[in-house]
Amino acid sequence: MKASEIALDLFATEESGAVRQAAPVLPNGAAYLQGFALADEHVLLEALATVVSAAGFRHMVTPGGHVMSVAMTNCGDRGWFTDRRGYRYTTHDPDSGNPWPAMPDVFRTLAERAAAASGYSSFLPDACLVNRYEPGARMSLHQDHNERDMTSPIVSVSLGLPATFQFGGLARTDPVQRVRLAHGDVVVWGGAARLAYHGVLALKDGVHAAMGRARINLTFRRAG
Ligand code: MD3
Ligand code: FE
Repeated sequence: MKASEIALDLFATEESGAVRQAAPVLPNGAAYLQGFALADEHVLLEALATVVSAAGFRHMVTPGGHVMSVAMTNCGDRGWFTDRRGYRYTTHDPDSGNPWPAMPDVFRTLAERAAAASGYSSFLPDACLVNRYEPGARMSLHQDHNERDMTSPIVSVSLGLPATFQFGGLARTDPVQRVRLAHGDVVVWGGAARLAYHGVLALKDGVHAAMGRARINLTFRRAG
């Protein structure tokens, strides 16, 4: 048996009723770290509560006038924001006028460790976008190109209900593949994967033991 077959065999075993997916196929430059955030679960959730109490989730409006189904907030020196005037990074929360809350150490450390484990040794995130999906919320296929530094990866941490993430290539019409992202999973998107089209299918209803009826995704970027 080849090592790759053994790995697939291991992933196919059932654990507490849930079938873990085989190691997903990701584009070059991307790395999937299953359960990487689980060891920090409780401190992460405490830190998240602190961030959200300083800058609450809100449904932002796209330049085209659509209210996003995903609710968002940010922490760090910069935060991603959209309204009728456009997509951009800001140092302050435009809704309150306050600086975005500081990026908690446990967030930063997790993102840096995940990047280093994936071959990106000097990732210095200055922005963390926090996305909250409730049942039915989705994110349509898009590229992330508002960051100044395209050589840094994006680190994504999934918490709560599982979601189906889809990613394609550098053109919107390229074929897409699907990956299921579950509580504690971390994905690092760098290199050629950094500008891949990606999105999230409508969240299926459910209740997660730690997060309730929601999925939270933290995306760490170097924006400035
Ligand atoms: C692949 N968020 O906030 S995170 C976003 O699950 C966003 O909330 C999704 O796409 C979410 O922009 C996906 C994973 C992710 C983030 C950025 C990427 C994957 C990416 C940039 C390039 C390629
Ligand atoms: Fe994105």
